[in-house]
Amino acid sequence: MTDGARVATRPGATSREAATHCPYCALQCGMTLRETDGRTEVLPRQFPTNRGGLCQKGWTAAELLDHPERLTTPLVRDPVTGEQRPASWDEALDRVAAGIRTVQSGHGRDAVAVFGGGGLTNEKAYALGKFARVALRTRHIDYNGRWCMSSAAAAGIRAFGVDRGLPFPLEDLARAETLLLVGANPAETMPPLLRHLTDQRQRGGRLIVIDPRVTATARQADLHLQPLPGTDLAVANALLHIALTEGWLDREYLATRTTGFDAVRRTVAGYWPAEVERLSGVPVADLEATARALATAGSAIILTARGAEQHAKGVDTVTAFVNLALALGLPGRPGSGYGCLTGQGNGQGGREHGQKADQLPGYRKIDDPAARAHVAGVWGVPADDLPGPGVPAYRLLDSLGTADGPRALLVFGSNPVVSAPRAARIESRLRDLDLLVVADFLRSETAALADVVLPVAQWAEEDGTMTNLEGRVLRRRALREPPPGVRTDLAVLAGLATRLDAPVDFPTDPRTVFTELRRASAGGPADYAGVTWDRIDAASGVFWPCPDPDGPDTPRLFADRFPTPDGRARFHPVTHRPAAEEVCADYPLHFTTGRVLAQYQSGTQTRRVAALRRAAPGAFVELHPDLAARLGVTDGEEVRVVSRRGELRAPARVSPTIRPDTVFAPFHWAGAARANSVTNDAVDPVSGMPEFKICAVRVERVES
Ligand SMILES: Nc1nc2c(c(=O)[nH]1)N[C@H]1C(S)=C(S)[C@@H](COP(=O)(O)OP(=O)(O)OC[C@H]3O[C@@H](n4cnc5c(=O)[nH]c(N)nc54)[C@H](O)[C@@H]3O)O[C@H]1N2
Ligand SMILES: Nc1nc2c(c(=O)[nH]1)N[C@H]1C(S)=C(S)[C@@H](COP(=O)(O)OP(=O)(O)OC[C@H]3O[C@@H](n4cnc5c(=O)[nH]c(N)nc54)[C@H](O)[C@@H]3O)O[C@H]1N2
Ligand code: SF4
Ligand SMILES: [Mo]
Repeated sequence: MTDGARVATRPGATSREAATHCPYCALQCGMTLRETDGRTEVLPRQFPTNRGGLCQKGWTAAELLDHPERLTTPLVRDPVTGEQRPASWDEALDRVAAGIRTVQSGHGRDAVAVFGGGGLTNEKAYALGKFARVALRTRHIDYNGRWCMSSAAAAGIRAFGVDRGLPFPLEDLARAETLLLVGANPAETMPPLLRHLTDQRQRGGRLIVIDPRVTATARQADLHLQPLPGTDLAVANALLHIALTEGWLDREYLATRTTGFDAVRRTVAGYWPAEVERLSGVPVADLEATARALATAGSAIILTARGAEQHAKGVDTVTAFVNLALALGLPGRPGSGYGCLTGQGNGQGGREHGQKADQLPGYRKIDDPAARAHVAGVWGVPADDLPGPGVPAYRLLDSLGTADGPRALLVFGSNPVVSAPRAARIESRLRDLDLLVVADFLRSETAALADVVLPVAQWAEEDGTMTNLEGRVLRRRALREPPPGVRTDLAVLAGLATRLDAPVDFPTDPRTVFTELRRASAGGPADYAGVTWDRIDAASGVFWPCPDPDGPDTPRLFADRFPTPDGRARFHPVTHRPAAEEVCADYPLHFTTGRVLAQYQSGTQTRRVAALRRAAPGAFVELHPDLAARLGVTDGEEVRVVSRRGELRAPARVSPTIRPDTVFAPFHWAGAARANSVTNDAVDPVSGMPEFKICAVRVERVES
């Protein structure tokens, strides 16, 4: 069943190898898994994104395969004791199906919701969307990609007509004379990507970083802009203001490849650099140097990541940088353009195949009659039976268990108890449900609340495809079978679909699912019709769109036209506004959150890996020495970060690398150190992205 080949290493030993990719982030570094006499090791593998490199998380990924805390039997909550206890698969799946029937017969189809994840393979994301629409017939499905790159996705669609995080291969970064990173810290979040940045600088390129902290990435930059969190939009408009004033715009490109610049010109005219300096703290000289470096370079790339995007104005902030890139004529030019650094392993593919509230496979809109007809045809159901759009992730989770919200939730590939904004509230919503079902291979904090936990296979035990941050579809290849007692996500969905008398088949073989996905995506914006597993195997992946099995794929978009009705990119004027919550006397500091190298996301996986736990044992609160002195806090002392929503407790990390008016904490930990106890649940009105990157807090000493 697996593609792992048996090879002999030393006499007497048999070993099995699989050429696959790391289970974690969107860089999808190439790795070879080798199992010798029952021991599995990770070897780095040359792939265009990682070029033979791996970070510490990748190196240690195999440790979870045989981890003592691995789930190998379903758990059901005992109605008498209230505790989770082991159960057979039949008992567990029967219980889920019965619970769904009860909830739906009492409260309607939409009373059951599904929450997916950007770590699921394309096949699983597709099957999950189909399961929600066809087996449950609920409109309520959304996923954690809403927390991730939804603001960049919305801005990309609005400007370019399509959302592919990077519209060019990663290797193009090295060709940019100027590279601007906005709210991205790849030195910690995608370390092997730095090989491309090193190349870029060795070729004489310049790196500019915008981040409120002097990160490991910022330290490598030729120029570091250190703005107040939440002011990137104003900074971008000021950069465009300067370029406009200096006459640096690409007139020819504006005239032939774009529409709508006049409104943007009028808007940015008001963004005087001196005023933006007062607002953001970025000196006028640095704004000017940045604008000059971008505008006068032969080639330039602007990349955003979560620092710019995870705001209640995330879509407009990304739009401001897209406007800048368009005005300079960058998108579609060699070694130039705008891109977003997608985060999760399948963050790109996960947003294309229908686990988004408003979406059908192929990045189609669920309210488009032609899209509904096409996909319903592939699924073999009447188009009228497909539900309409649901609501974005936060609204969905926040409505659970309330009078008009869903009463049952199925979670595949997310741990919202740790990762959702205002997490204490979401946790209590989850507790209010009639039925919570979690499929996971570890007992995450969310799984611990579940009525039924379904133990599923891990990445090394399954075949499938992932689409990395470049829009490159690649193959996940199984090394071995799942352990006894464990099923794949696809098998779980099939088992439930049968019990729910679903009108159509839910295949469990990922290759079969992919063939169906290709048909469902055919003709859509993210067209996979020409992508086959064999074709991926024969090359280093296949870039979408790829409509024809015998035609080319698309490593680079926008060379001649944009996929908009008139072929032109669209400007949108955007204006700065304050964060949803501003500082005040009671909460005088800005709080921002993010990541550290050795932990991944909600930490379910990486907190259980010994080497990673040693490298990053717990949360911390980063604060400037001046602020620490004012508060009387010493390095390592336990502090409390308090917002209107809750508090977190962790040791202080006193460091001059952060602005004195801002404190930072990573979000990987649960319990008292949970950063999301503090964060704000304000969301972007267009994308539904929560404001993870700024809220108002005070910091207090925790007297012993
Ligand atoms: N080690 C590790 N790597 C990961 C992950 C992980 O959990 N751990 N997760 C993966 C995923 S899903 C994602 S989405 C990516 C995220 O990758 P990144 O976006 O690189 O990571 P973050 O740490 O969330 O945010 C980046 C930076 O934004 C800065 N920032 C905060 N507020 C602002 C602001 O208002 N403006 C600007 N300009 N910057 C600001 C922070 O100081 C931080 O250094 O990482 C992926 N890789
Ligand atoms: N404060 C703050 N909060 C944030 C962020 C931030 O920057 N600041 N970043 C946000 C971002 S960008 C993201 S992406 C989210 C991520 O946060 P989450 O959505 O919680 O993502 P993970 O921690 O990766 O959770 C994945 C869970 O699914 C399990 N899992 C992994 N693979 C599979 C699979 O194939 N099948 C199944 N069934 N389960 C699987 C894992 O064991 C884990 O328990 O956090 C968001 N939350
Ligand atoms: S950079 Fe991302 S894909 Fe590469 S090894 Fe690290 S976590 Fe895995
Ligand atoms: Mo993410």
